[in-house]
Amino acid sequence: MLKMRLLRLLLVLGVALFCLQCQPNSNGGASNKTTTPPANGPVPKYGYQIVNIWPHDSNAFTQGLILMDGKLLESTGQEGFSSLRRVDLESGRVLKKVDVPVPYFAEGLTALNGKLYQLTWQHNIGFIYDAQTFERQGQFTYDGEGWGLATDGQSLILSDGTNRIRFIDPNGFRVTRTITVTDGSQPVRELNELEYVKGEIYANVWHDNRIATIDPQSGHVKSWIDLTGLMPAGELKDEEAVLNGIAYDEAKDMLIVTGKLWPRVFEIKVKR
Ligand SMILES: [Ca+2]
Repeated sequence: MLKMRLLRLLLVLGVALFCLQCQPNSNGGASNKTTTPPANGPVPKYGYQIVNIWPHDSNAFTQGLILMDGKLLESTGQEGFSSLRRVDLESGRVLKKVDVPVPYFAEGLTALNGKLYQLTWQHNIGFIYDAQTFERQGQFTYDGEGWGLATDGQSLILSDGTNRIRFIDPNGFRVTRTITVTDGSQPVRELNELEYVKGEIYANVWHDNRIATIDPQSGHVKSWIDLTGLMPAGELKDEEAVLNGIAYDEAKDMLIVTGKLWPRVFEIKVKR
């Protein structure tokens, strides 16, 4: 009899405990401590593994970098030294180059539907080229500064040195939406060269050895890729020779990075 009472008591306690676990939490959902990620937790930090190292023109002040048909396309900055280039990836040889005239300081670069779009830093003007011949086909304007440029296949994605990223319709150059980039609650400013990689925006941050990977809808930083040590600081003579330049070949799943005035480009894999 005592055994039966004890069994009943245990059963009642068990049911009560089960019901407590089923109570909706303050968000109205079922509480489950084992699968709910912590709110506002730190974003993951990843490292890198070098796959290949190739030469890069150490006079190229890299401001835009993409991969197209196995070649690097590069936009270089500084007034009087700005250019658009096609570069052989493995030898670093410049295969084709057009100069961007004074007073323009060339910045971000992307390719969309057979055209290249190149920003300028403070002249509120971008240049449009034929992606094969580099023949200039037109220009467009935007408010504020031009830093990095990328595309998701639909929009031009533009950074301007703040923590804003604008999505621009390439037909008419209207801003269709803007995201603000945050790491937790902190704004991430000075977003520089960009690349769209597997549904995320990868962004260099000026004078930072880390790449931010950004959710293109929310602007939240999803992870940091720390590239510290990739290019030994002792080999770089200019304090502006910072990490800047991300290119991605989707078909080959190849990720290339470099920096301004860096003598090398690196193919890397992200170590998660
Ligand atoms: Ca890029």
